[in-house]
Amino acid sequence: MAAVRRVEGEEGKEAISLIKDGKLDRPVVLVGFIEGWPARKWTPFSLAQGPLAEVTTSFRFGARGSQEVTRENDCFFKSLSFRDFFLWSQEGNGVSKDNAALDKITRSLGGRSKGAYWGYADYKRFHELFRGFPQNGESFVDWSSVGVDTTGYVHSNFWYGSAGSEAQCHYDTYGYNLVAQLYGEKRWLLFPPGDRKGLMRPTRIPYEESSVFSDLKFKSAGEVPGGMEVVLKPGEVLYVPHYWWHQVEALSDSISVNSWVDLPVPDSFERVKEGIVRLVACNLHTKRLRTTDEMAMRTSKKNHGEEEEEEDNDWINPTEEVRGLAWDMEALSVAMSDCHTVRREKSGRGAPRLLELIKLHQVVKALTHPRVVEAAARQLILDHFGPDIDLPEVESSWGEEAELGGKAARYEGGKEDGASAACEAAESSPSAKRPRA
Ligand SMILES: O=C(O)CCC(=O)C(=O)O
Ligand SMILES: [Fe+2]
Repeated sequence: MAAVRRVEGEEGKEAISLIKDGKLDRPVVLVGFIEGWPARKWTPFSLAQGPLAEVTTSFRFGARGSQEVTRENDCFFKSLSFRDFFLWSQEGNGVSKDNAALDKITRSLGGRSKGAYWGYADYKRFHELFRGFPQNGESFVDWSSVGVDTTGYVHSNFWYGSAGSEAQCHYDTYGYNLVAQLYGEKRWLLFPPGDRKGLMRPTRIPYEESSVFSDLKFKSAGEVPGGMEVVLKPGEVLYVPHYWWHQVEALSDSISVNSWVDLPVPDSFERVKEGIVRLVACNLHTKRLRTTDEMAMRTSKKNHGEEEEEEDNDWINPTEEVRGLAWDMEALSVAMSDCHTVRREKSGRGAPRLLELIKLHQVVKALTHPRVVEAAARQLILDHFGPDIDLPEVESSWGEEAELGGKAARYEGGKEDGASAACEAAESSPSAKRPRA
Protein backbone atom coordinates (compact mmCIF):
# COMPACT_ATOMS: atom_id res chain seq x y z
CA MET A 1 0.00 0.00 0.00
CA ALA A 2 1.40 3.38 -0.97
CA ALA A 3 1.32 6.51 1.14
CA VAL A 4 0.18 9.72 -0.50
CA ARG A 5 3.14 12.02 -1.14
CA ARG A 6 3.42 15.33 0.66
CA VAL A 7 4.86 18.17 -1.39
CA GLU A 8 5.75 21.72 -0.37
CA GLY A 9 7.61 24.78 -1.67
CA GLU A 10 8.78 24.55 -5.28
CA GLU A 11 7.77 20.91 -5.53
CA GLY A 12 4.31 21.87 -4.31
CA LYS A 13 4.06 24.61 -6.94
CA GLU A 14 5.04 22.11 -9.64
CA ALA A 15 2.32 19.74 -8.45
CA ILE A 16 -0.21 22.59 -8.55
CA SER A 17 0.68 23.40 -12.12
CA LEU A 18 0.38 19.72 -13.12
CA ILE A 19 -3.04 19.61 -11.44
CA LYS A 20 -4.13 22.70 -13.39
CA ASP A 21 -2.98 21.12 -16.65
CA GLY A 22 -4.86 17.91 -15.87
CA LYS A 23 -1.60 15.98 -15.77
CA LEU A 24 -1.54 14.66 -12.22
CA ASP A 25 -3.28 11.31 -11.94
CA ARG A 26 -2.24 10.49 -8.36
CA PRO A 27 -3.46 11.98 -5.10
CA VAL A 28 -0.99 14.34 -3.48
CA VAL A 29 -0.93 16.45 -0.30
CA LEU A 30 0.00 20.11 -0.70
CA VAL A 31 1.68 21.45 2.42
CA GLY A 32 2.04 25.12 3.38
CA PHE A 33 -0.31 26.74 0.87
CA ILE A 34 -3.25 27.84 3.02
CA GLU A 35 -1.57 29.45 6.02
CA GLY A 36 -2.94 32.84 4.92
CA TRP A 37 -6.59 31.74 4.84
CA PRO A 38 -8.77 33.33 7.54
CA ALA A 39 -10.47 29.91 7.88
CA ARG A 40 -7.14 28.38 8.85
CA LYS A 41 -7.72 29.72 12.37
CA TRP A 42 -11.11 28.06 12.77
CA THR A 43 -11.73 25.70 15.66
CA PRO A 44 -15.03 24.06 16.62
CA PHE A 45 -15.11 26.45 19.57
CA SER A 46 -14.47 29.62 17.53
CA LEU A 47 -17.16 28.68 14.99
CA ALA A 48 -19.73 27.56 17.54
CA GLN A 49 -19.26 30.75 19.54
CA GLY A 50 -18.80 32.96 16.52
CA PRO A 51 -20.14 32.97 12.97
CA LEU A 52 -22.13 29.73 13.18
CA ALA A 53 -23.46 29.96 16.75
CA GLU A 54 -27.07 30.54 15.76
CA VAL A 55 -26.90 28.74 12.43
CA THR A 56 -28.99 25.60 12.34
CA THR A 57 -28.33 22.74 9.97
CA SER A 58 -29.05 19.05 9.68
CA PHE A 59 -26.49 16.82 11.41
CA ARG A 60 -26.36 13.08 10.79
CA PHE A 61 -25.50 10.65 13.54
CA GLY A 62 -24.02 7.16 13.24
CA ALA A 63 -22.74 4.50 15.62
CA ARG A 64 -19.04 4.83 16.41
CA GLY A 65 -16.62 2.14 15.37
CA SER A 66 -19.07 0.18 13.22
CA GLN A 67 -17.46 -2.58 11.15
CA GLU A 68 -20.29 -2.35 8.65
CA VAL A 69 -20.92 0.27 5.99
CA THR A 70 -22.88 3.18 7.44
CA ARG A 71 -25.08 4.39 4.61
CA GLU A 72 -26.52 7.85 4.88
CA ASN A 73 -30.01 6.42 5.04
CA ASP A 74 -28.96 4.32 8.07
CA CYS A 75 -28.14 7.50 9.96
CA PHE A 76 -30.26 9.49 12.35
CA PHE A 77 -30.76 13.07 11.14
CA LYS A 78 -31.44 16.04 13.39
CA SER A 79 -31.42 19.79 12.93
CA LEU A 80 -29.28 21.53 15.53
CA SER A 81 -27.54 24.86 15.95
CA PHE A 82 -23.75 24.66 15.81
CA ARG A 83 -23.69 25.91 19.41
CA ASP A 84 -25.79 22.95 20.55
CA PHE A 85 -23.86 20.45 18.45
CA PHE A 86 -20.61 21.76 19.90
CA LEU A 87 -22.00 21.40 23.42
CA TRP A 88 -23.04 17.81 22.63
CA SER A 89 -19.62 17.02 21.15
CA GLN A 90 -17.83 18.27 24.26
CA GLU A 91 -19.62 16.07 26.77
CA GLY A 92 -17.20 15.13 29.54
CA ASN A 93 -14.62 17.73 28.48
CA GLY A 94 -15.71 20.21 31.15
CA VAL A 95 -16.60 22.84 28.54
CA SER A 96 -20.06 23.46 29.90
CA LYS A 97 -21.42 23.27 33.40
CA ASP A 98 -24.93 23.43 32.01
CA ASN A 99 -25.88 19.77 32.30
CA ALA A 100 -29.56 20.50 31.83
CA ALA A 101 -28.86 21.96 28.36
CA LEU A 102 -26.72 18.96 27.42
CA ASP A 103 -29.38 16.53 28.65
CA LYS A 104 -31.98 18.31 26.59
CA ILE A 105 -29.87 18.06 23.44
CA THR A 106 -29.07 14.38 24.05
CA ARG A 107 -32.77 13.65 24.62
CA SER A 108 -33.63 15.37 21.35
CA LEU A 109 -31.20 12.90 19.72
CA GLY A 110 -33.08 9.92 21.12
CA GLY A 111 -30.45 9.50 23.85
CA ARG A 112 -27.50 9.32 21.45
CA SER A 113 -24.41 10.52 23.28
CA LYS A 114 -21.00 11.38 21.91
CA GLY A 115 -19.46 8.30 23.56
CA ALA A 116 -21.43 5.91 21.35
CA TYR A 117 -22.19 8.08 18.33
CA TRP A 118 -20.53 10.51 15.99
CA GLY A 119 -22.33 13.52 14.55
CA TYR A 120 -21.55 15.15 11.24
CA ALA A 121 -22.55 18.33 9.40
CA ASP A 122 -21.23 17.16 6.05
CA TYR A 123 -21.28 18.53 2.55
CA LYS A 124 -22.79 21.88 3.58
CA ARG A 125 -22.67 24.54 0.93
CA PHE A 126 -20.82 27.64 2.17
CA HIS A 127 -23.39 29.98 0.72
CA GLU A 128 -26.13 28.32 2.76
CA LEU A 129 -24.21 28.39 6.06
CA PHE A 130 -22.50 31.76 5.84
CA ARG A 131 -25.36 33.92 4.64
CA GLY A 132 -24.68 37.54 5.53
CA PHE A 133 -20.88 37.13 5.46
CA PRO A 134 -18.77 38.75 2.75
CA GLN A 135 -19.12 36.71 -0.44
CA ASN A 136 -21.30 34.21 1.46
CA GLY A 137 -18.33 33.01 3.46
CA GLU A 138 -16.03 32.53 0.46
CA SER A 139 -13.88 35.30 1.92
CA PHE A 140 -12.76 32.82 4.61
CA VAL A 141 -10.96 30.71 2.02
CA ASP A 142 -8.85 31.46 -1.03
CA TRP A 143 -8.56 28.60 -3.48
CA SER A 144 -6.26 30.64 -5.73
CA SER A 145 -3.44 29.75 -3.32
CA VAL A 146 -3.68 26.19 -4.66
CA GLY A 147 -4.01 27.22 -8.28
CA VAL A 148 -7.76 27.45 -8.77
CA ASP A 149 -8.97 30.15 -11.15
CA THR A 150 -11.15 32.20 -8.82
CA THR A 151 -12.25 34.82 -11.33
CA GLY A 152 -15.66 33.12 -11.52
CA TYR A 153 -17.67 31.94 -8.53
CA VAL A 154 -15.97 29.06 -6.73
CA HIS A 155 -18.18 26.81 -4.62
CA SER A 156 -16.89 25.65 -1.28
CA ASN A 157 -18.35 22.99 0.98
CA PHE A 158 -18.02 22.72 4.73
CA TRP A 159 -17.53 19.52 6.77
CA TYR A 160 -17.55 19.54 10.58
CA GLY A 161 -17.86 16.33 12.53
CA SER A 162 -17.01 14.80 15.85
CA ALA A 163 -14.38 12.07 16.25
CA GLY A 164 -15.33 8.95 14.30
CA SER A 165 -17.57 10.69 11.78
CA GLU A 166 -17.22 9.01 8.43
CA ALA A 167 -18.04 9.08 4.75
CA GLN A 168 -18.93 5.78 3.06
CA CYS A 169 -16.52 4.80 0.28
CA HIS A 170 -17.59 6.57 -2.91
CA TYR A 171 -16.38 8.60 -5.84
CA ASP A 172 -17.69 11.95 -6.99
CA THR A 173 -18.68 12.08 -10.62
CA TYR A 174 -17.74 15.72 -11.34
CA GLY A 175 -14.35 17.38 -11.44
CA TYR A 176 -11.29 16.94 -9.31
CA ASN A 177 -11.36 17.70 -5.64
CA LEU A 178 -9.25 19.88 -3.36
CA VAL A 179 -9.77 19.28 0.36
CA ALA A 180 -8.34 21.66 2.94
CA GLN A 181 -8.04 20.23 6.44
CA LEU A 182 -8.50 23.10 8.89
CA TYR A 183 -8.83 21.45 12.27
CA GLY A 184 -8.25 17.91 13.56
CA GLU A 185 -7.24 14.89 11.50
CA LYS A 186 -8.93 12.70 8.95
CA ARG A 187 -7.85 9.37 7.55
CA TRP A 188 -8.38 9.02 3.82
CA LEU A 189 -8.29 5.72 1.96
CA LEU A 190 -8.03 6.33 -1.77
CA PHE A 191 -8.50 3.81 -4.57
CA PRO A 192 -7.86 4.23 -8.30
CA PRO A 193 -10.76 4.84 -10.69
CA GLY A 194 -12.91 2.02 -12.01
CA ASP A 195 -13.10 -1.52 -10.76
CA ARG A 196 -10.81 -3.70 -12.82
CA LYS A 197 -10.62 -6.50 -10.26
CA GLY A 198 -14.29 -6.39 -9.21
CA LEU A 199 -13.35 -5.35 -5.66
CA MET A 200 -15.28 -2.09 -5.32
CA ARG A 201 -18.96 -3.13 -5.64
CA PRO A 202 -20.23 0.17 -7.02
CA THR A 203 -23.85 1.09 -6.40
CA ARG A 204 -26.19 4.06 -6.86
CA ILE A 205 -28.17 3.01 -3.82
CA PRO A 206 -28.60 5.03 -1.71
CA TYR A 207 -29.25 7.48 -4.51
CA GLU A 208 -27.45 10.80 -4.19
CA GLU A 209 -26.71 13.03 -7.14
CA SER A 210 -23.08 12.71 -8.25
CA SER A 211 -22.00 10.11 -5.64
CA VAL A 212 -21.26 6.56 -6.72
CA PHE A 213 -21.01 4.53 -3.53
CA SER A 214 -19.21 1.28 -2.84
CA ASP A 215 -21.21 -1.33 -0.94
CA LEU A 216 -18.08 -2.14 1.06
CA LYS A 217 -16.27 -0.68 4.03
CA PHE A 218 -12.52 -1.04 3.67
CA LYS A 219 -10.17 -1.58 6.59
CA SER A 220 -7.06 -0.52 4.77
CA ALA A 221 -5.93 0.86 1.44
CA GLY A 222 -4.01 -2.38 0.87
CA GLU A 223 -7.26 -4.21 0.10
CA VAL A 224 -7.28 -2.85 -3.47
CA PRO A 225 -4.30 -2.70 -5.86
CA GLY A 226 -3.10 0.88 -6.17
CA GLY A 227 -4.86 1.88 -2.92
CA MET A 228 -3.33 4.79 -0.99
CA GLU A 229 -3.71 6.14 2.50
CA VAL A 230 -3.08 9.45 4.21
CA VAL A 231 -3.91 11.05 7.54
CA LEU A 232 -4.62 14.64 6.61
CA LYS A 233 -3.42 17.23 9.13
CA PRO A 234 -4.44 20.85 9.74
CA GLY A 235 -3.05 23.17 7.07
CA GLU A 236 -2.76 20.43 4.43
CA VAL A 237 -4.66 20.24 1.15
CA LEU A 238 -5.41 16.89 -0.43
CA TYR A 239 -5.77 16.65 -4.19
CA VAL A 240 -8.20 13.88 -5.16
CA PRO A 241 -7.99 13.24 -8.91
CA HIS A 242 -11.19 12.79 -10.89
CA TYR A 243 -12.98 9.46 -10.31
CA TRP A 244 -10.76 8.34 -7.41
CA TRP A 245 -12.69 6.39 -4.77
CA HIS A 246 -12.36 7.59 -1.19
CA GLN A 247 -13.43 6.46 2.25
CA VAL A 248 -12.92 9.02 5.01
CA GLU A 249 -12.94 8.89 8.79
CA ALA A 250 -12.33 11.68 11.30
CA LEU A 251 -9.72 10.62 13.86
CA SER A 252 -10.63 13.56 16.09
CA ASP A 253 -13.18 16.37 15.93
CA SER A 254 -12.55 17.78 12.48
CA ILE A 255 -13.25 20.74 10.23
CA SER A 256 -12.49 20.65 6.54
CA VAL A 257 -13.48 22.56 3.45
CA ASN A 258 -13.48 21.32 -0.12
CA SER A 259 -14.07 22.51 -3.63
CA TRP A 260 -14.66 20.40 -6.71
CA VAL A 261 -12.99 21.98 -9.69
CA ASP A 262 -14.95 21.50 -12.93
CA LEU A 263 -13.53 19.52 -15.81
CA PRO A 264 -15.90 20.70 -18.55
CA VAL A 265 -15.56 17.85 -21.06
CA PRO A 266 -15.87 14.78 -18.79
CA ASP A 267 -18.33 16.61 -16.50
CA SER A 268 -20.67 17.32 -19.40
CA PHE A 269 -20.88 13.59 -20.16
CA GLU A 270 -21.26 12.78 -16.46
CA ARG A 271 -24.22 15.16 -16.31
CA VAL A 272 -26.02 13.09 -18.95
CA LYS A 273 -25.26 9.92 -16.98
CA GLU A 274 -26.47 11.57 -13.78
CA GLY A 275 -29.65 12.64 -15.56
CA ILE A 276 -30.39 9.03 -16.52
CA VAL A 277 -29.61 7.73 -13.04
CA ARG A 278 -31.89 10.32 -11.46
CA LEU A 279 -34.68 9.46 -13.84
CA VAL A 280 -34.53 5.79 -12.90
CA ALA A 281 -33.77 6.16 -9.18
CA CYS A 282 -36.37 8.83 -8.47
CA ASN A 283 -39.19 7.67 -10.73
CA LEU A 284 -38.95 3.87 -10.66
CA HIS A 285 -40.27 3.95 -7.18
CA THR A 286 -42.69 1.57 -5.49
CA LYS A 287 -44.98 4.45 -4.58
CA ARG A 288 -45.25 5.38 -8.22
CA LEU A 289 -45.77 1.83 -9.38
CA ARG A 290 -48.75 1.21 -7.16
CA THR A 291 -52.11 1.16 -8.88
CA THR A 292 -55.10 3.01 -7.47
CA ASP A 293 -56.62 -0.30 -6.33
CA GLU A 294 -53.48 -1.22 -4.43
CA MET A 295 -53.42 2.21 -2.82
CA ALA A 296 -57.05 1.76 -1.70
CA MET A 297 -56.22 -1.68 -0.33
CA ARG A 298 -53.30 -0.30 1.69
CA THR A 299 -55.39 2.51 3.11
CA SER A 300 -58.10 0.05 4.13
CA LYS A 301 -55.54 -2.29 5.74
CA LYS A 302 -54.03 0.62 7.60
CA ASN A 303 -57.44 1.75 8.82
CA HIS A 304 -58.08 -1.75 10.15
CA GLY A 305 -54.86 -1.61 12.12
CA GLU A 306 -53.12 -4.21 9.96
CA GLU A 307 -49.39 -3.92 9.82
CA GLU A 308 -47.99 -1.95 6.95
CA GLU A 309 -45.81 -3.99 4.64
CA GLU A 310 -42.29 -2.69 4.49
CA GLU A 311 -41.75 -0.03 1.86
CA ASP A 312 -39.10 -0.97 -0.67
CA ASN A 313 -38.30 2.58 -1.60
CA ASP A 314 -35.96 3.99 0.98
CA TRP A 315 -33.01 4.29 -1.37
CA ILE A 316 -33.20 8.02 -1.90
CA ASN A 317 -30.86 9.88 0.41
CA PRO A 318 -32.61 12.22 2.80
CA THR A 319 -30.58 15.04 1.31
CA GLU A 320 -32.06 14.50 -2.18
CA GLU A 321 -35.19 16.22 -3.35
CA VAL A 322 -37.54 14.14 -5.51
CA ARG A 323 -38.82 16.54 -8.12
CA GLY A 324 -40.85 14.46 -10.53
CA LEU A 325 -40.56 13.05 -14.01
CA ALA A 326 -41.14 16.30 -15.91
CA TRP A 327 -38.36 18.09 -14.03
CA ASP A 328 -36.00 15.13 -14.42
CA MET A 329 -36.67 14.95 -18.16
CA GLU A 330 -35.94 18.63 -18.50
CA ALA A 331 -32.71 18.30 -16.50
CA LEU A 332 -31.65 15.44 -18.80
CA SER A 333 -32.47 17.58 -21.83
CA VAL A 334 -30.33 20.43 -20.51
CA ALA A 335 -27.49 17.99 -19.80
CA MET A 336 -27.71 16.55 -23.33
CA SER A 337 -27.65 19.99 -24.84
CA ASP A 338 -24.69 21.12 -22.70
CA CYS A 339 -22.81 17.94 -23.53
CA HIS A 340 -23.23 18.71 -27.22
CA THR A 341 -22.18 22.34 -26.79
CA VAL A 342 -19.05 21.54 -24.76
CA ARG A 343 -17.94 18.97 -27.33
CA ARG A 344 -18.57 21.33 -30.24
CA GLU A 345 -16.62 24.09 -28.48
CA LYS A 346 -13.73 21.73 -27.85
CA SER A 347 -13.61 20.66 -31.46
CA GLY A 348 -13.76 24.31 -32.54
CA ARG A 349 -17.03 23.78 -34.37
CA GLY A 350 -18.79 26.43 -32.28
CA ALA A 351 -22.56 26.89 -32.42
CA PRO A 352 -24.46 25.93 -29.28
CA ARG A 353 -27.28 23.49 -29.72
CA LEU A 354 -30.87 24.52 -29.50
CA LEU A 355 -32.42 23.01 -26.42
CA GLU A 356 -34.71 20.28 -27.58
CA LEU A 357 -36.62 18.41 -24.88
CA ILE A 358 -35.72 14.75 -24.75
CA LYS A 359 -38.75 12.52 -25.19
CA LEU A 360 -39.50 9.65 -22.85
CA HIS A 361 -39.50 7.20 -25.75
CA GLN A 362 -35.86 8.15 -26.46
CA VAL A 363 -34.90 7.25 -22.91
CA VAL A 364 -36.87 4.00 -23.07
CA LYS A 365 -35.20 3.22 -26.38
CA ALA A 366 -31.71 3.76 -24.96
CA LEU A 367 -32.33 1.86 -21.74
CA THR A 368 -33.92 -1.09 -23.55
CA HIS A 369 -31.18 -1.35 -26.15
CA PRO A 370 -30.06 -5.02 -26.18
CA ARG A 371 -26.54 -4.04 -25.10
CA VAL A 372 -27.83 -2.13 -22.09
CA VAL A 373 -30.41 -4.78 -21.19
CA GLU A 374 -27.80 -7.52 -21.42
CA ALA A 375 -25.53 -5.66 -18.99
CA ALA A 376 -28.44 -4.92 -16.64
CA ALA A 377 -29.68 -8.52 -16.69
CA ARG A 378 -26.19 -9.81 -15.86
CA GLN A 379 -25.92 -7.36 -12.99
CA LEU A 380 -29.37 -8.20 -11.63
CA ILE A 381 -28.69 -11.96 -11.74
CA LEU A 382 -25.24 -11.56 -10.17
CA ASP A 383 -26.49 -9.24 -7.42
CA HIS A 384 -29.37 -11.56 -6.62
CA PHE A 385 -27.77 -15.02 -6.84
CA GLY A 386 -24.11 -14.22 -6.26
CA PRO A 387 -21.02 -14.86 -8.38
CA ASP A 388 -21.43 -18.67 -8.53
CA ILE A 389 -24.29 -18.56 -11.00
CA ASP A 390 -23.54 -19.66 -14.56
CA LEU A 391 -24.06 -16.85 -17.01
CA PRO A 392 -23.52 -16.92 -20.77
CA GLU A 393 -19.97 -16.15 -21.88
CA VAL A 394 -18.87 -12.68 -20.83
CA GLU A 395 -18.10 -11.76 -24.42
CA SER A 396 -21.12 -9.82 -25.58
CA SER A 397 -22.52 -10.20 -29.06
CA TRP A 398 -23.25 -6.48 -29.01
CA GLY A 399 -19.81 -5.25 -29.97
CA GLU A 400 -18.83 -1.78 -28.84
CA GLU A 401 -17.48 -1.11 -32.27
CA ALA A 402 -20.62 -2.01 -34.18
CA GLU A 403 -22.91 -0.04 -31.90
CA LEU A 404 -21.01 2.89 -30.44
CA GLY A 405 -18.80 3.40 -33.42
CA GLY A 406 -21.78 2.83 -35.71
CA LYS A 407 -21.38 6.42 -36.75
CA ALA A 408 -18.96 5.42 -39.49
CA ALA A 409 -21.38 2.95 -41.04
CA ARG A 410 -24.47 5.10 -40.67
CA TYR A 411 -22.95 8.31 -41.98
CA GLU A 412 -21.19 6.72 -44.91
CA GLY A 413 -21.10 8.83 -48.03
CA GLY A 414 -21.94 11.96 -46.04
CA LYS A 415 -25.53 10.85 -45.70
CA GLU A 416 -26.78 11.55 -42.20
CA ASP A 417 -29.95 10.37 -40.60
CA GLY A 418 -32.94 12.67 -40.24
CA ALA A 419 -32.48 13.40 -36.55
CA SER A 420 -28.91 14.68 -36.98
CA ALA A 421 -29.82 16.78 -39.95
CA ALA A 422 -32.63 18.31 -37.89
CA CYS A 423 -30.28 19.09 -35.08
CA GLU A 424 -27.80 20.76 -37.40
CA ALA A 425 -30.67 22.88 -38.70
CA ALA A 426 -31.80 23.67 -35.18
CA GLU A 427 -28.32 24.90 -34.29
CA SER A 428 -28.53 27.63 -36.82
CA SER A 429 -31.98 28.68 -35.64
CA PRO A 430 -31.91 32.22 -34.24
CA SER A 431 -34.68 31.44 -31.76
CA ALA A 432 -32.59 28.98 -29.71
CA LYS A 433 -33.73 29.24 -26.12
CA ARG A 434 -32.57 27.51 -23.02
CA PRO A 435 -34.69 27.00 -19.95
CA ARG A 436 -33.13 27.22 -16.51
CA ALA A 437 -29.59 25.94 -16.20
O1 LIG B 1 -14.45 14.35 4.53
C1 LIG B 1 -15.35 13.54 4.30
O2 LIG B 1 -15.98 12.99 5.21
C2 LIG B 1 -15.70 13.19 2.90
C3 LIG B 1 -15.23 14.21 1.93
C4 LIG B 1 -15.56 13.87 0.52
O3 LIG B 1 -16.15 12.87 0.22
C5 LIG B 1 -15.13 14.79 -0.53
O4 LIG B 1 -14.55 15.84 -0.25
O5 LIG B 1 -15.37 14.46 -1.71
FE1 LIG C 1 -16.34 12.66 -1.96
